[in-house]
Amino acid sequence: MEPQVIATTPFEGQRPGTSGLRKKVRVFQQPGYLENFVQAIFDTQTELEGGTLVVGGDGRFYNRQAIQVILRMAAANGVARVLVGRGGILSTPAASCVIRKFKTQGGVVLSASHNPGGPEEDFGIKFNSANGGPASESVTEAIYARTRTIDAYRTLDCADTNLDQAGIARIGSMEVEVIDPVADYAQLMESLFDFNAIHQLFNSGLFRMRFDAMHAVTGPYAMEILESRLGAPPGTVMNGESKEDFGGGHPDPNLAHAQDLVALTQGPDALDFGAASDGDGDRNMILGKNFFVTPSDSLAVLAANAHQVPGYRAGIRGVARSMPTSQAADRVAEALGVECFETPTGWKFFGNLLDAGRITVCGEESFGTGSDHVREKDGLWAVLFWLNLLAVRQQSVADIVHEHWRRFGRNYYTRHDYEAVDSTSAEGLMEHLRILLPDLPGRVLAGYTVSYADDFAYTDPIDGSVSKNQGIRIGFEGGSRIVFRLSGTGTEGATLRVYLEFFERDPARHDQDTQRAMAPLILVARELAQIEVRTGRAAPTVIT
Ligand code: VG1
Ligand code: CO
Repeated sequence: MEPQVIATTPFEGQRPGTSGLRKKVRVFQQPGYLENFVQAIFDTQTELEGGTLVVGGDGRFYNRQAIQVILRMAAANGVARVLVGRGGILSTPAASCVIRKFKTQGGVVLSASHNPGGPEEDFGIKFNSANGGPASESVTEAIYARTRTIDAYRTLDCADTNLDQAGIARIGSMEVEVIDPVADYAQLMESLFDFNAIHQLFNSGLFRMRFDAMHAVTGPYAMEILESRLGAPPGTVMNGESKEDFGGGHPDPNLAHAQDLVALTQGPDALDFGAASDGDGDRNMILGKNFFVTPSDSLAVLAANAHQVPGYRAGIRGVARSMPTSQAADRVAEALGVECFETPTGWKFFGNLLDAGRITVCGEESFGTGSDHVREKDGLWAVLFWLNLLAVRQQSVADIVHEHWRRFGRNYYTRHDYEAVDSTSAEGLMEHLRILLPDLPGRVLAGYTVSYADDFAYTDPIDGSVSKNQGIRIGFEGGSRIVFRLSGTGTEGATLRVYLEFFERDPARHDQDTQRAMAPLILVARELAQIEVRTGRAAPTVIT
């Protein structure tokens, strides 16, 4: 079978954002759009020729069609072998697991994560490198540069590959192995956590939980791990049937979008534990009885208690958090005497630190936690970690977190998102803040004294690469902070994220309502950035 060389012209705007290229499905459906981006991957990642590639996605609308395109192009570009999840399915952490386990040259992950799916909604594609992690900025920039000059792509004229049956097929001289999407990942989880202890917790009759798969990719993973292997009662996994449009919802595990689950953890008959994951399975939300664990606190609690879990028995080497994530983890690292890193938003910035063995756990405020077991954040991993802790500590979620606050203090935290605002206004708002920065240190705002104000830049401690303009940080004496950044994953206008944090040492003041306790700081942020005047929004779209 001879490869065909098809002439093409560049498309505007194929620069990957925080996590790959995300656009409306309609944009991806334009003839040549997906092909150009995929060819740019093959043109720049030359180790794929003669190598092995992992391909899979979160099962959203257009996943299957895109995979067929990628398989044909992989064959025409000389890839020797592709491992593809059955049904085209691989959660993001499972894709990372498979890339690492089989030492492949990389993978293509198809997902727009927590963004809605369907013909009018979002699709996405990203390249993961041989370490299993999202490609570094230098790689994504090279891919982007190639999309701007591309004039042809290579493909084969052949029938679709049957993705629904495990086994080996061929396209030209390329081998396609359809693999079980769950097995390798489930085995990895079993090697990290005390499945016996969790099994006993489920068997005790004293513990009730639900996992909300939000009709997204984790359905089959959670059924296999929680219900089949760990013996949780049938029905523990809710919304477990994966759907191309996620049942019409936002597969985003937060208080706003997982309301049914949240309701089950509240009131007199509340469950002991609730958890949810997102479209592609890398995010997690953790709930206890009448209790929400902020992702920033979750990272800190996991870091502080890692030694109680088999996979981390030897302790952790270091911790990293994205810049807007609360500083709760920093306090744990300090107490443990290990390094703590502050990185820009996006999992790709953790890769070098993990590869170099400088950190063991890392996380983001956006419901992302993970460790050196893969190179992506991992939703079910976090859920199993919490279950393992609950099983060995025999305490409630709320008790574990309260105990943590008593020891380390509490970092109150909230994020206010203003979605789909006008891009020019959003850029203007950020520019306005940048101009204010030099005058802020020393100023007192609502009783808080500014200790520093900057536009966050990061120098990677391993390879020395520099990433600038990663968000505006305003730090106050005593540890409070306000951070402003624009989202790099949205597909409509701009999304302004305002992150707020304040530190409270006194245990007598650890049970305040977050929004109320943070009201003065919230006001400072709104006024400083002139949010209402510049965006026309009197209130945020989503508060988490
Ligand atoms: C958001 C989150 C960021 C996360 C990214 C990808 O990015 O804030 O922490 O890494 O999504 O997560 P942004 O640029 O929109 O703030 V996922 O689960 O969408 O792959
Ligand atoms: Co995700």
